[in-house]
Amino acid sequence: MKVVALAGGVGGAKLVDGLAAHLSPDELCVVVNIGDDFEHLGLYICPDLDTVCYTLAGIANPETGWGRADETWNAFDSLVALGGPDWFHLGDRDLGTHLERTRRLRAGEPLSQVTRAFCAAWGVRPTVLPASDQRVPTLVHTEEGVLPFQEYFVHRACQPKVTGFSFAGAAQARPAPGVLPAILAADVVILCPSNPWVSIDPILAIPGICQALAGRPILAVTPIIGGITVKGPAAKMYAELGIQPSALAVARHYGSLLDGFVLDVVDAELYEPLRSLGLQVLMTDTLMRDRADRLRLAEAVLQLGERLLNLATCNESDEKAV
Ligand code: FO1
Repeated sequence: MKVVALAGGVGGAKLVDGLAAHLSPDELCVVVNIGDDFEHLGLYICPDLDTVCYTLAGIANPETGWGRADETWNAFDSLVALGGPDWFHLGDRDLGTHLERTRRLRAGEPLSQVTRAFCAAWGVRPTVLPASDQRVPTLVHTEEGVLPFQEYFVHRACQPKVTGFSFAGAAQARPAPGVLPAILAADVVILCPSNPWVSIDPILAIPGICQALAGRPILAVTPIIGGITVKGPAAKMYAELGIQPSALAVARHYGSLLDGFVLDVVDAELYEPLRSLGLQVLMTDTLMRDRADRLRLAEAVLQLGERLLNLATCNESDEKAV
Protein backbone atom coordinates (compact mmCIF):
# COMPACT_ATOMS: atom_id res chain seq x y z
CA MET A 1 0.00 0.00 0.00
CA LYS A 2 1.48 3.38 -1.01
CA VAL A 3 1.30 5.83 1.89
CA VAL A 4 2.02 9.54 2.12
CA ALA A 5 2.34 10.88 5.67
CA LEU A 6 2.15 14.61 6.36
CA ALA A 7 4.21 15.24 9.48
CA GLY A 8 5.71 17.81 11.79
CA GLY A 9 6.99 17.71 15.35
CA VAL A 10 7.80 14.82 17.63
CA GLY A 11 4.38 13.04 17.46
CA GLY A 12 4.57 12.99 13.67
CA ALA A 13 8.11 11.58 13.70
CA LYS A 14 7.14 8.81 16.12
CA LEU A 15 4.21 7.63 13.98
CA VAL A 16 6.34 7.81 10.83
CA ASP A 17 8.90 5.59 12.58
CA GLY A 18 6.13 3.05 13.25
CA LEU A 19 4.89 3.24 9.66
CA ALA A 20 8.43 2.69 8.34
CA ALA A 21 8.59 -0.56 10.29
CA HIS A 22 5.48 -1.92 8.51
CA LEU A 23 5.98 -0.59 4.98
CA SER A 24 8.75 -1.11 2.45
CA PRO A 25 10.81 2.05 1.75
CA ASP A 26 9.14 2.58 -1.65
CA GLU A 27 5.70 2.44 -0.01
CA LEU A 28 6.31 5.37 2.36
CA CYS A 29 6.80 9.04 1.53
CA VAL A 30 6.89 11.60 4.34
CA VAL A 31 6.08 15.23 3.50
CA VAL A 32 7.45 17.38 6.28
CA ASN A 33 6.48 20.81 7.63
CA ILE A 34 8.98 23.58 6.86
CA GLY A 35 7.11 26.38 8.66
CA ASP A 36 9.35 25.98 11.75
CA ASP A 37 12.54 26.48 9.72
CA PHE A 38 14.58 29.56 10.57
CA GLU A 39 17.99 31.15 10.53
CA HIS A 40 19.86 31.20 13.80
CA LEU A 41 23.52 32.12 14.30
CA GLY A 42 23.79 32.34 10.51
CA LEU A 43 22.70 28.69 10.16
CA TYR A 44 19.62 27.34 8.43
CA ILE A 45 17.76 25.09 10.85
CA CYS A 46 14.93 22.73 9.85
CA PRO A 47 13.67 21.29 13.15
CA ASP A 48 10.86 19.10 11.77
CA LEU A 49 12.88 17.68 8.87
CA ASP A 50 15.69 16.85 11.28
CA THR A 51 13.32 15.33 13.85
CA VAL A 52 11.79 13.04 11.21
CA CYS A 53 15.18 12.06 9.72
CA TYR A 54 16.96 11.56 13.06
CA THR A 55 14.02 9.45 14.30
CA LEU A 56 13.97 7.27 11.16
CA ALA A 57 17.76 6.92 11.38
CA GLY A 58 17.51 5.86 15.05
CA ILE A 59 19.76 8.75 16.15
CA ALA A 60 17.15 11.09 17.72
CA ASN A 61 17.47 12.24 21.30
CA PRO A 62 15.09 9.91 23.19
CA GLU A 63 14.41 12.42 26.00
CA THR A 64 13.54 15.55 24.01
CA GLY A 65 12.40 13.90 20.76
CA TRP A 66 14.33 16.62 18.83
CA GLY A 67 18.08 16.89 18.34
CA ARG A 68 20.59 14.01 18.42
CA ALA A 69 21.14 11.15 20.85
CA ASP A 70 24.47 11.02 22.75
CA GLU A 71 24.76 14.76 22.33
CA THR A 72 27.43 17.03 23.84
CA TRP A 73 27.10 20.80 24.24
CA ASN A 74 30.65 22.15 24.02
CA ALA A 75 30.03 24.62 21.18
CA PHE A 76 26.77 25.83 22.79
CA ASP A 77 28.41 26.27 26.22
CA SER A 78 31.30 28.26 24.78
CA LEU A 79 28.86 30.38 22.71
CA VAL A 80 26.84 31.20 25.83
CA ALA A 81 30.00 31.92 27.84
CA LEU A 82 30.82 34.59 25.24
CA GLY A 83 27.39 36.18 25.63
CA GLY A 84 25.72 34.48 22.64
CA PRO A 85 22.00 33.58 22.61
CA ASP A 86 21.14 30.78 25.04
CA TRP A 87 17.47 30.20 24.24
CA PHE A 88 17.85 27.76 21.34
CA HIS A 89 19.95 24.71 22.19
CA LEU A 90 22.18 23.34 19.45
CA GLY A 91 24.23 20.28 20.35
CA ASP A 92 27.63 19.53 18.82
CA ARG A 93 26.42 16.64 16.64
CA ASP A 94 23.31 18.54 15.57
CA LEU A 95 25.46 21.57 14.65
CA GLY A 96 27.22 19.46 12.02
CA THR A 97 23.86 18.98 10.27
CA HIS A 98 23.10 22.72 10.25
CA LEU A 99 26.61 23.68 9.11
CA GLU A 100 26.57 21.29 6.17
CA ARG A 101 22.95 22.07 5.20
CA THR A 102 23.69 25.81 5.27
CA ARG A 103 26.83 25.32 3.17
CA ARG A 104 24.92 23.31 0.55
CA LEU A 105 21.96 25.74 0.44
CA ARG A 106 24.37 28.67 -0.02
CA ALA A 107 26.03 26.74 -2.86
CA GLY A 108 22.62 26.58 -4.54
CA GLU A 109 21.34 23.09 -3.72
CA PRO A 110 17.60 23.01 -3.04
CA LEU A 111 16.46 21.81 0.40
CA SER A 112 14.89 18.64 -1.06
CA GLN A 113 18.23 17.64 -2.61
CA VAL A 114 20.12 18.34 0.62
CA THR A 115 17.55 16.26 2.52
CA ARG A 116 17.93 13.38 0.06
CA ALA A 117 21.73 13.43 0.50
CA PHE A 118 21.45 13.52 4.30
CA CYS A 119 18.94 10.64 4.30
CA ALA A 120 21.33 8.56 2.19
CA ALA A 121 24.18 9.32 4.61
CA TRP A 122 22.04 8.42 7.66
CA GLY A 123 20.60 5.27 6.08
CA VAL A 124 17.02 6.62 6.02
CA ARG A 125 15.25 4.57 3.34
CA PRO A 126 11.68 5.93 3.05
CA THR A 127 11.39 9.10 0.97
CA VAL A 128 11.50 12.25 3.12
CA LEU A 129 10.54 15.49 1.36
CA PRO A 130 10.31 19.05 2.66
CA ALA A 131 6.85 20.39 1.77
CA SER A 132 8.57 23.06 -0.37
CA ASP A 133 12.05 24.13 -1.45
CA GLN A 134 10.97 27.73 -0.89
CA ARG A 135 10.88 29.32 2.55
CA VAL A 136 7.38 29.56 4.03
CA PRO A 137 7.91 30.59 7.66
CA THR A 138 5.00 30.27 10.08
CA LEU A 139 4.08 33.51 11.82
CA VAL A 140 2.21 33.26 15.10
CA HIS A 141 -0.25 36.10 15.65
CA THR A 142 -0.50 36.79 19.36
CA GLU A 143 -1.95 39.37 21.73
CA GLU A 144 1.65 40.67 21.95
CA GLY A 145 2.09 41.01 18.20
CA VAL A 146 3.23 38.77 15.36
CA LEU A 147 6.08 36.43 16.32
CA PRO A 148 8.30 34.19 14.16
CA PHE A 149 7.51 30.58 15.06
CA GLN A 150 10.64 29.67 17.07
CA GLU A 151 10.48 33.03 18.88
CA TYR A 152 6.97 32.07 20.03
CA PHE A 153 7.58 28.35 20.55
CA VAL A 154 10.99 28.16 22.20
CA HIS A 155 12.03 31.69 23.25
CA ARG A 156 8.61 32.67 24.63
CA ALA A 157 7.72 29.06 25.61
CA CYS A 158 4.29 29.39 23.89
CA GLN A 159 3.21 31.89 26.57
CA PRO A 160 1.71 34.72 24.43
CA LYS A 161 -1.97 34.07 23.68
CA VAL A 162 -2.48 33.20 20.03
CA THR A 163 -5.02 34.95 17.82
CA GLY A 164 -4.14 33.29 14.49
CA PHE A 165 -1.43 32.05 12.15
CA SER A 166 -0.06 32.94 8.73
CA PHE A 167 2.48 31.33 6.44
CA ALA A 168 4.67 33.99 4.85
CA GLY A 169 5.16 33.59 1.12
CA ALA A 170 2.91 30.51 0.89
CA ALA A 171 1.02 31.85 -2.12
CA GLN A 172 4.25 32.05 -4.15
CA ALA A 173 5.67 28.71 -2.96
CA ARG A 174 5.58 25.44 -4.89
CA PRO A 175 5.53 21.91 -3.53
CA ALA A 176 9.04 20.39 -3.53
CA PRO A 177 9.81 18.05 -6.44
CA GLY A 178 8.23 14.69 -5.74
CA VAL A 179 5.49 15.92 -3.38
CA LEU A 180 2.59 16.09 -5.84
CA PRO A 181 3.49 12.84 -7.68
CA ALA A 182 3.72 11.02 -4.32
CA ILE A 183 0.30 12.33 -3.22
CA LEU A 184 -1.29 11.49 -6.58
CA ALA A 185 0.13 7.94 -6.41
CA ALA A 186 -0.84 7.40 -2.75
CA ASP A 187 -3.41 4.76 -1.78
CA VAL A 188 -3.87 6.59 1.49
CA VAL A 189 -2.69 9.85 3.02
CA ILE A 190 -2.10 10.07 6.76
CA LEU A 191 -2.20 13.32 8.70
CA CYS A 192 0.10 12.43 11.59
CA PRO A 193 -0.70 13.28 15.24
CA SER A 194 0.99 16.64 14.70
CA ASN A 195 -0.25 20.11 15.61
CA PRO A 196 -3.01 20.95 13.05
CA TRP A 197 -2.34 24.73 13.28
CA VAL A 198 1.43 24.87 13.00
CA SER A 199 2.54 21.49 11.63
CA ILE A 200 -0.10 20.34 9.13
CA ASP A 201 -1.75 23.64 8.04
CA PRO A 202 1.61 25.08 6.82
CA ILE A 203 1.92 22.06 4.49
CA LEU A 204 -1.68 22.41 3.28
CA ALA A 205 -1.10 26.14 2.64
CA ILE A 206 1.33 25.42 -0.21
CA PRO A 207 -0.58 25.86 -3.48
CA GLY A 208 -1.33 22.58 -5.24
CA ILE A 209 -1.15 20.31 -2.19
CA CYS A 210 -4.84 20.52 -1.20
CA GLN A 211 -5.87 20.09 -4.84
CA ALA A 212 -3.71 16.95 -5.12
CA LEU A 213 -5.18 15.61 -1.87
CA ALA A 214 -8.79 16.03 -3.02
CA GLY A 215 -10.27 12.63 -3.73
CA ARG A 216 -7.47 10.62 -2.06
CA PRO A 217 -8.44 8.53 0.96
CA ILE A 218 -7.22 10.67 3.89
CA LEU A 219 -7.17 9.90 7.59
CA ALA A 220 -5.97 11.88 10.59
CA VAL A 221 -4.58 10.56 13.86
CA THR A 222 -5.64 12.68 16.81
CA PRO A 223 -2.93 14.74 18.50
CA ILE A 224 -5.41 15.55 21.31
CA ILE A 225 -6.24 12.92 23.91
CA GLY A 226 -8.79 13.65 26.64
CA GLY A 227 -8.72 17.36 25.75
CA ILE A 228 -4.96 17.74 26.16
CA THR A 229 -1.91 17.37 23.93
CA VAL A 230 0.79 14.84 24.74
CA LYS A 231 3.47 17.35 23.78
CA GLY A 232 3.27 20.90 22.49
CA PRO A 233 0.69 23.68 22.48
CA ALA A 234 -2.09 22.40 20.16
CA ALA A 235 -4.73 22.18 22.93
CA LYS A 236 -3.69 25.59 24.32
CA MET A 237 -3.99 27.08 20.81
CA TYR A 238 -7.52 25.70 20.32
CA ALA A 239 -8.59 27.10 23.70
CA GLU A 240 -7.07 30.54 23.00
CA LEU A 241 -8.84 30.63 19.64
CA GLY A 242 -12.15 29.98 21.42
CA ILE A 243 -12.51 26.33 20.39
CA GLN A 244 -12.83 23.59 23.00
CA PRO A 245 -9.76 21.37 22.45
CA SER A 246 -10.79 17.82 21.56
CA ALA A 247 -10.33 15.14 18.92
CA LEU A 248 -13.66 16.32 17.48
CA ALA A 249 -12.26 19.85 17.11
CA VAL A 250 -9.30 18.36 15.19
CA ALA A 251 -11.64 16.45 12.85
CA ARG A 252 -13.71 19.61 12.26
CA HIS A 253 -10.48 21.55 11.67
CA TYR A 254 -9.62 19.30 8.70
CA GLY A 255 -13.28 19.23 7.60
CA SER A 256 -14.13 17.68 4.26
CA LEU A 257 -10.50 16.70 3.62
CA LEU A 258 -10.96 13.69 5.90
CA ASP A 259 -12.42 10.25 5.28
CA GLY A 260 -11.13 8.58 8.42
CA PHE A 261 -10.06 9.38 11.96
CA VAL A 262 -8.05 7.56 14.61
CA LEU A 263 -9.48 8.35 18.04
CA ASP A 264 -8.04 7.51 21.44
CA VAL A 265 -9.96 5.06 23.65
CA VAL A 266 -10.20 7.64 26.43
CA ASP A 267 -12.39 9.73 24.09
CA ALA A 268 -14.91 6.95 23.37
CA GLU A 269 -17.82 9.42 23.78
CA LEU A 270 -16.61 11.19 20.61
CA TYR A 271 -16.97 8.03 18.47
CA GLU A 272 -20.59 8.74 17.42
CA PRO A 273 -20.11 12.50 16.87
CA LEU A 274 -17.16 11.67 14.59
CA ARG A 275 -19.20 9.01 12.77
CA SER A 276 -21.93 11.58 12.20
CA LEU A 277 -19.37 13.77 10.42
CA GLY A 278 -19.31 10.92 7.88
CA LEU A 279 -15.93 9.57 9.04
CA GLN A 280 -14.70 5.99 9.34
CA VAL A 281 -13.43 5.91 12.92
CA LEU A 282 -10.91 3.59 14.51
CA MET A 283 -10.57 3.72 18.28
CA THR A 284 -7.32 2.61 19.90
CA ASP A 285 -4.67 3.60 22.44
CA THR A 286 -2.90 6.40 20.54
CA LEU A 287 -0.26 7.28 23.15
CA MET A 288 3.25 6.41 21.90
CA ARG A 289 5.26 5.82 25.07
CA ASP A 290 7.85 3.52 23.50
CA ARG A 291 8.80 1.92 20.18
CA ALA A 292 6.34 -0.95 20.65
CA ASP A 293 3.53 1.66 20.89
CA ARG A 294 4.70 3.32 17.65
CA LEU A 295 4.53 -0.04 15.83
CA ARG A 296 1.15 -0.95 17.33
CA LEU A 297 -0.40 2.45 16.49
CA ALA A 298 1.05 2.39 12.97
CA GLU A 299 -0.47 -1.06 12.41
CA ALA A 300 -3.90 0.18 13.52
CA VAL A 301 -3.57 3.29 11.33
CA LEU A 302 -2.69 1.16 8.31
CA GLN A 303 -5.72 -1.06 9.00
CA LEU A 304 -7.95 2.02 8.81
CA GLY A 305 -6.06 3.03 5.65
CA GLU A 306 -6.88 -0.38 4.08
CA ARG A 307 -10.53 0.11 5.02
CA LEU A 308 -10.63 3.55 3.36
CA LEU A 309 -8.88 2.20 0.29
CA ASN A 310 -11.40 -0.67 -0.02
CA LEU A 311 -14.31 1.75 0.36
CA ALA A 312 -12.83 4.07 -2.30
CA THR A 313 -12.34 1.13 -4.68
CA CYS A 314 -15.95 -0.06 -4.07
CA ASN A 315 -17.29 3.46 -4.72
CA GLU A 316 -15.25 3.67 -7.94
CA SER A 317 -16.64 0.38 -9.26
CA ASP A 318 -20.21 1.42 -8.23
CA GLU A 319 -19.77 4.65 -10.21
CA LYS A 320 -18.50 2.67 -13.22
CA ALA A 321 -21.51 0.30 -12.95
CA VAL A 322 -23.88 3.32 -13.02
N1 FO1 B 1 12.90 22.98 21.30
C1 FO1 B 1 12.96 23.56 22.51
O1 FO1 B 1 11.96 23.58 23.22
N2 FO1 B 1 14.14 24.15 22.94
C2 FO1 B 1 15.27 24.16 22.19
O2 FO1 B 1 16.29 24.70 22.61
C3 FO1 B 1 15.22 23.50 20.92
C4 FO1 B 1 16.32 23.40 20.10
C5 FO1 B 1 16.25 22.68 18.90
C6 FO1 B 1 17.39 22.52 18.10
C7 FO1 B 1 17.31 21.82 16.91
C8 FO1 B 1 16.08 21.26 16.51
O3 FO1 B 1 16.01 20.58 15.37
C9 FO1 B 1 14.96 21.41 17.29
C10 FO1 B 1 15.02 22.12 18.49
N3 FO1 B 1 13.91 22.28 19.30
C11 FO1 B 1 13.98 22.92 20.51
C12 FO1 B 1 12.62 21.75 18.90
C13 FO1 B 1 11.86 22.64 17.94
O4 FO1 B 1 12.00 23.98 18.12
C14 FO1 B 1 10.36 22.32 17.97
O5 FO1 B 1 10.08 21.13 18.61
C15 FO1 B 1 9.80 22.19 16.63
O6 FO1 B 1 10.05 23.28 15.81
C16 FO1 B 1 8.28 21.96 16.72
O7 FO1 B 1 7.98 20.92 15.93
